[in-house]
Amino acid sequence: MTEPVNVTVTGAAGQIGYALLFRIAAGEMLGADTPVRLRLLEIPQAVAAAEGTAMELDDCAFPTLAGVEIFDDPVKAFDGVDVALLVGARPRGAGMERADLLEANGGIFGPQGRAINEGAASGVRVLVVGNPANTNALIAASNAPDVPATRFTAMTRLDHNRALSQVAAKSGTAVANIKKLTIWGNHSASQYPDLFHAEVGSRPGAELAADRAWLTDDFIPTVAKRGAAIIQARGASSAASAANAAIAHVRDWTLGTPEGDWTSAGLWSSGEYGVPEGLVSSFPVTSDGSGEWKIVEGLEIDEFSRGRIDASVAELSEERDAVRSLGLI
Ligand code: NAX
Repeated sequence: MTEPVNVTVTGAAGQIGYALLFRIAAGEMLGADTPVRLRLLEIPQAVAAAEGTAMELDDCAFPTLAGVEIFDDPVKAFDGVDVALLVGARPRGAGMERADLLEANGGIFGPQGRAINEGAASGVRVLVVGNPANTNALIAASNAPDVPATRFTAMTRLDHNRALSQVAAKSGTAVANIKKLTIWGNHSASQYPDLFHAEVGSRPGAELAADRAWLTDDFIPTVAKRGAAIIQARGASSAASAANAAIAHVRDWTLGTPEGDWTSAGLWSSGEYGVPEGLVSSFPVTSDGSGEWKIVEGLEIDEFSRGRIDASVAELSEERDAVRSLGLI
């Protein structure tokens, strides 16, 4: 039997954790033939709730689940980790300034980055879901100097999926026949969902994008503000769709993206598409199943897209400057 893969999930007692863990345990993330050992990291106050979730995981009797352990210490939780899903984060509280938010998250993602640096398996892959996801990934990567920075990624797959579903609704094309959409920049309201290189059934995405009123007043803001719309409707933020996106991100990263398509992920920039080196920004990406993301290169970026990408990347630069001045990176 294959040796189990160690998967650490932080924020395991939260709502995304609850939607995520059962699917990982069922083999949906790494494949039905790959056993997983789940390691749940929570803050001490939420350990009891995580224990309840662990009891339910046991009660599912998943053949692919090789064990569940619960921790409140990141050093122990990340010891030997192969796949780390960093979901737990500090939400913005009432009256909290942006600098306070970044500082509070630095207090989480700095130590977690150091624990990954110290104890993770050499092939570790990290997905940051907790917001602000891109900058939290930057903080974690910067605190893990011995792990290649490209192993730290931020989740924009939910934005990508939201864009797919909006295009499907607008065009009457099945989601399965829409390819090569891209989310650029930050996982925030400044993100840019790019249709210009997409294939919508047999039509080029640029044809849909030619309807500039729909593009700028409907499509882009609907995708970018979908999270807020869900909070308003549901009274709670996206959880099942976020968990689904996290699973898809790790699955594609490890097992490969489909031929003739790409997806979106927040990756450490080496300067591609004019994104300053060392920012974690969303790009069009593929994976060939060898466990490395590759940024799709050579796409032509017109003036409209350039302006949108630059605006989102400027926000990422500001966040980086803020965490730098706080001494977090
Ligand atoms: P919840 O508040 O339900 O759960 C968060 C959990 O994290 C709590 O159980 C808390 O105890 C735990 N936690 C806090 N600090 C921790 C630490 N230092 N170590 C371990 N655990 C810790 O939030 P949930 O709805 O699950 O969302 C989690 C995060 O995902 C939030 O930051 C949220 O903003 C972010 N999201 C990111 C998305 C993305 O696309 N990148 C979309 C969905 C979601 O909004």
